[in-house]
Amino acid sequence: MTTLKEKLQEKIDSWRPRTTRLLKEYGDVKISDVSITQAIGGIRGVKCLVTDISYLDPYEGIRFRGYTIPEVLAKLPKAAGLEYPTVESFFYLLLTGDIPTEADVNEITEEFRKRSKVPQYVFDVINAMPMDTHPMVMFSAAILSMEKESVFAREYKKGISKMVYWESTLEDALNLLAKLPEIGAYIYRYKFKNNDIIAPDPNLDFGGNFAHMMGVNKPYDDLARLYFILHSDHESGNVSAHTGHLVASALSDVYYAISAMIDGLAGPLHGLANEMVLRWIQGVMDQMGGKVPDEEEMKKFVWDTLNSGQVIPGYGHAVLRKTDPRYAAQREFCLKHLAEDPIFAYVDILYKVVPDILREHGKAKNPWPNVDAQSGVIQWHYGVQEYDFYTVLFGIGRSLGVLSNIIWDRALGYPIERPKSVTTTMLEEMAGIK
Ligand code: CMX
Repeated sequence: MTTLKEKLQEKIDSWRPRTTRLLKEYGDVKISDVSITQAIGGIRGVKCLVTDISYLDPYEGIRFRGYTIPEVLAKLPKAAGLEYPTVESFFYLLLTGDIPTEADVNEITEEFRKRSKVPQYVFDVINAMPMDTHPMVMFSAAILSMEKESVFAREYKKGISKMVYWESTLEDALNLLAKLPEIGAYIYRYKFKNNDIIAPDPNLDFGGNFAHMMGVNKPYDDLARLYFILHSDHESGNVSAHTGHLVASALSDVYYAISAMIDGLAGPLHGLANEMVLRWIQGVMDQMGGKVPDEEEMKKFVWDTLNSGQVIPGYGHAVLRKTDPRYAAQREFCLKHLAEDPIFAYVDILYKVVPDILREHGKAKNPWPNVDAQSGVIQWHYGVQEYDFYTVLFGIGRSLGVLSNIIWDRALGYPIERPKSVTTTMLEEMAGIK
């Protein structure tokens, strides 16, 4: 790992003085004010986190290390015959900010390969759970069970300097990431395919090996690469990224942090929305007897859901104010590979009717689809129809971004996170009510 580590050391050395200077000379510069609405309302819009891995503009959508999704997909190297870049090349970009050379990609690929063996006890932990356990619980527990492998925790006990925390964290991150495709695919095959497990193929890349272990044919490998890239990071304030950062800020190692990140992702307002979308569409399909509804019929289903006090899953966003470019990238994939699929027809009609309805409904600040509106539909098309599983895919992807963030948090010496609370009475006093 010499080259990657040296490269990171170089980047970290040049970044540290920037953070130090901002703190020492400009620490009092205000970047946000906090209103009562924001304090009660989930801290929306309060600028109080720093990350250089990705940035989310409300109208443009996500940029990874300064690159939009189409730029990432165009610029990163692809293996011969593949439509999408490898996860390995993308992880290099997230970590270093640079587009990797072929040698850089080979190095990460080799690192993952060396570290990919999943200990038997992880499978034993999964097998010990009742079969009706949610896949996200299995995934979170499997990750947490490996905590005893943490190099950072071991080194920390020895009493290492804060300046080198990032090095053992990088070791942990690579060790963990390398195992996630096999753990994810194992959960799928164990729970949904009669425990008919497919052994990994060490000659395949991250996405290719995942598709192979899932037992799904091409182009599912390219879809896996696209998925993991699209779901990797969405700056630091969303529940999963923030949870990972928060837990790691206590210097809990990445096994604790990523397991907690998975737990946050499992909420229906966050990553579980991809499962909820499919559940919702299936409900409509059942009522329609399998027929694709026309726009008027679909409008009725959408209104019925809203009038019963439920949200339309896959629509709305806390930051975005336009169609999520992660949705757009998946739509492009659909138009190329599954334009004729009846469930895609559902998604397409929803895209036509939901934004206007949400505007008329008048509550959601963003009536446009988010990343989850379409992701399950593509899985369904390729035979992965057990929608409980979909958020695990999100979790594998999200780990790429959160782990990159945690490595940099450690490198830049970010402290333990500790915002301040006030009481309702204090708010009333500040508002001049009392
Ligand atoms: N359907 C119906 N109502 C919606 C809505 C939707 N898709 N999106 C927002 N609203 C409602 C909210 O529930 C809220 O209602 P109340 O005032 O009664 O509480 C109101 O509109 C204002 O919400 P907002 O400020 O626009 O949105 P938030 O920042 O509070 O929440 C989100 C954002 C994503 C949780 C919300 O849009 C939602 O629940 N969407 C559906 C679930 C979903 O798709 N989640 C996945 C998001 C992407 C991800 O993280 O994976």
